[in-house]
Amino acid sequence: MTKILLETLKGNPSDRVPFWFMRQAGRYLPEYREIRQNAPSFMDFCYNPDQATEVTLQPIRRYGMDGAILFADILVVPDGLGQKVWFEAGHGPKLTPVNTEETYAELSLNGFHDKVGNVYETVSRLSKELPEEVTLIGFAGAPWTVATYVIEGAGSKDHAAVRQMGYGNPELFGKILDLLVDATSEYLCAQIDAGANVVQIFDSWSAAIPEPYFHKWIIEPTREIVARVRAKHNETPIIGFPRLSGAMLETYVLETKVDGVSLDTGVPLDWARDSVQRHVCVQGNMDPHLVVSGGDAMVNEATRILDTLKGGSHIFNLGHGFVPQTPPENVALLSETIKNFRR
Ligand code: 1CP
Repeated sequence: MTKILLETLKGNPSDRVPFWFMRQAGRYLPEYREIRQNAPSFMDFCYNPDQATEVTLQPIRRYGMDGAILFADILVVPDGLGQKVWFEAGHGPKLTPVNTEETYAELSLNGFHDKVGNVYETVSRLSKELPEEVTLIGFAGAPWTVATYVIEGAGSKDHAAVRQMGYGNPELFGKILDLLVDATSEYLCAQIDAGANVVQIFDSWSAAIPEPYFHKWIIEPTREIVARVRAKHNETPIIGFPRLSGAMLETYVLETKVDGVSLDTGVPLDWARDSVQRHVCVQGNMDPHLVVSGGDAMVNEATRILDTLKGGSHIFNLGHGFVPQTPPENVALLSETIKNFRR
């Protein structure tokens, strides 16, 4: 049986458009909440191959997506480097901030693979347990987005601390990015060795960066990761997701040399079709809040997205992740709409 998502990324699109959804494993599913409840902490959950495998498979059983994304988090990488990472209920991630030479010196690649090894075990189990036609997607955060958490010690609205370090202390900031490039390249290669068919690099916070710095902080680290992963795994497609990067999107695609790009909800599709889709496979880009509303508005928008992008390689997805209040029956209707569409 053919993995149509993988083939689409390799430039061989099929009549039916493949699909998966960001945060397809998550709190909108009662069976996810059930398992999540039994995990001592969110990081333990990510490092538990039984639980992580099970929640990755849950949405596939319900909806038959063409892609299954490994259940883990982008903060596994700083955790593997020795930074303390934890999740507080209602507050999101917390880390001991790395914002001085002294705190930077405490991070190290030594022991990284041992610390995160259970994630590779989850990938390996998934590659055996998933139906043959489902593409297994590994992932990591991009260095810039992970650095926002590493340096701030939490999520933040404007990423003030990380920007100010990038401008004011480029030497320390550069060292942090370089270490994240090293760790992320190895982490993605190990996921591919364990059985991932595709990897995605999430740059969720790449909005509103001045152009010269977009090159330094977003494009260069990503290009380096792509080059290193490709040197070892030439056959494995890489999807980039520079979320909210606006008019920098096409430059990102051309310069990082990703095989596919995820489009956020605001990317105009006629423009995407005429620019980025000429170069690579595009993925996206339904507003996750439309899946909360459901009904005709959701179905019509899905059809518009499918129609606009049907002339080239396209993977249907959201423009960002499902929100917890998404009704599971709307996901079923959306999945059927996509499965019934023909290019
Ligand atoms: O309690 C819970 O269940 C927590 C919710 C949750 C989930 C389901 C978190 C905490 N992480 C995850 C899993 C996850 N995270 C996946 C795999 C599952 C899937 O997509 O089906 C992936 C790919 C991620 C990646 C991730 N984590 C990103 C990049 C994608 C994005 O959403 O922009 C980011 C920014 C994170 C950080 C993070 N992890 C969790 C939260 C609440 C956050 C965001 C915090 C913030 O707003 O800064």
